[in-house]
Amino acid sequence: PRAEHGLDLSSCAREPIHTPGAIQPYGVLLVVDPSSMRVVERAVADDDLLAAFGDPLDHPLRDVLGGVLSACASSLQGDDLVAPRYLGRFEIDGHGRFHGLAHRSGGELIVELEAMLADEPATLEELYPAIRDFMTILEKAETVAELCALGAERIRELTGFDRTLVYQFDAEWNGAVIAESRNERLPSYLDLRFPESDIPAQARELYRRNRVRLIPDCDYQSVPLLRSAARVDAAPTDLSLATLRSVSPVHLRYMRNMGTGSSMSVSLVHDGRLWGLISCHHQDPRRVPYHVRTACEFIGQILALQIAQKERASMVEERVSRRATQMRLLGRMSGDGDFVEALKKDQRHLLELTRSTGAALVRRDDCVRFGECPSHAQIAEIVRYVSRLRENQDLYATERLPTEATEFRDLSGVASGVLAISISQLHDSYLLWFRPEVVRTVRWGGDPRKDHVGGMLSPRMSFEIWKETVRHRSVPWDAVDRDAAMELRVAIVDIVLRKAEELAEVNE
Ligand code: BLA
Repeated sequence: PRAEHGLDLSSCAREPIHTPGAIQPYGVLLVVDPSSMRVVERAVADDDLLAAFGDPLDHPLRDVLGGVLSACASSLQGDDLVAPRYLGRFEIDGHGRFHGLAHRSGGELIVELEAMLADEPATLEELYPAIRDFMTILEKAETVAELCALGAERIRELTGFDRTLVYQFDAEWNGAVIAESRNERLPSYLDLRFPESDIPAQARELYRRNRVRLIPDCDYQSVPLLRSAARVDAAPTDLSLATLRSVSPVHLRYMRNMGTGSSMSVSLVHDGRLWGLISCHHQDPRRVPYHVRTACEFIGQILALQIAQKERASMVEERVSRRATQMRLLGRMSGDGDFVEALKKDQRHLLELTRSTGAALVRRDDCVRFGECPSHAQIAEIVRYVSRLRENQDLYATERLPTEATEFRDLSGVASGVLAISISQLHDSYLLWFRPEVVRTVRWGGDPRKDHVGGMLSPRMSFEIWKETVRHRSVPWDAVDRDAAMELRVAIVDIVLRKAEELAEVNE
């Protein structure tokens, strides 16, 4: 239903957020040509800095801003700097202290000076105990949800945000809030869902590469990048890995609509995939110091690793349990002369194998049913449907048969979900499993169908809970279900059917 509100949300994904041509105002960004080591682009928020030291544009990096970077300028020249490197702390006379960062972007070098806060931790070592403890604490968590709750809590302790939450993507890149830590200043989003377009594809790709972003004030005045005359026609500079990158105006509006003055998010990446985000909000502007962000990045990495491990462990456990079911079933089938008789005697394991409530074995005109099933005629219809759709695939699965094809509208109660495996190359012979409808209430963080103003490219205005009742769907078939079905198929096709066909030949 989310996709049916008539807006072209796919255009969200076309905004080039990595080349905004501007920065957020909490520092200085210099683009340096590595061959001449001269500044070819700059964004300086503080006019006093420009007044005091002159415009850095076209000057050698070592000379600009009172020569603050002179000591490290030469060391940056030959370096590949694919990942941003921390250069240390720098003091500009009368203008405060800064963290220095440098990385390569295309052919250029990007040097950033981030203004330090008065009371920020001097070193990352100061934060080490919080990171170390976190590893110990995590050992007690038994589930992914518990891990995430501990992660949200620790990030809130470190940063002082009003609300920190763990946001998990699903297969369609919608997301759900699965853990939260907060005070009373911002509402709870726990258990709410948000559509794919809230964090569009290019943003997700960027967040996979650049693991932390900070928006200290959603009402900030962006500072444009100015470039030297020789570069006016060059492609816009890629700020993907820049800390100060100015963010999408659509997202800034989203934050205002949400009632959050500042945000930070930390990517949870495993196996190269963006699994989720730790998303943090404050009602007012709030700037998290550099070292604290680095600590949060570590926490995010530790959390992602632990999540991956838990997910793998429960997958292995589930596979082992299915394997045991399968062994029982195969034992019966090979012991019994007729495998159909064997399946009849062992219905329970046949259904358990794919966590189903019904199954049917269809060979040409013969149909044997197990458990809760559609009628013979309905099964025949499903077989025709599956044969048409499966396109030579041995397995076909759907969790929403009644909405996929209207002729199956009335089957929700027994066969919202169908998993079918073809067991003959020659005939329409199938083993099918069925799952009933499971009616779910999904709580979305706002109803986008009526909230987008005038079809414009804009975030929704309200985040009031909007309930959607999802019908005609079963629990989806996962990889373990599919693999279990395919393994049984191998057994039936390779062992039992061959034997049966041999027997048939002898009898003819
Ligand atoms: C970015 N959207 C984001 C980010 C988050 C969300 C976390 C990362 C930036 C940040 O840390 O603030 C969304 N935040 C959420 C969600 C929750 C949350 C879902 O806390 C749930 C609890 N957004 C829209 C629409 C568009 C859009 C309609 O709603 C597109 C037209 C775009 N969101 C959008 C863009 C970015 C973004 C472009 C990238 C911002 C950037 O990094 O420049």
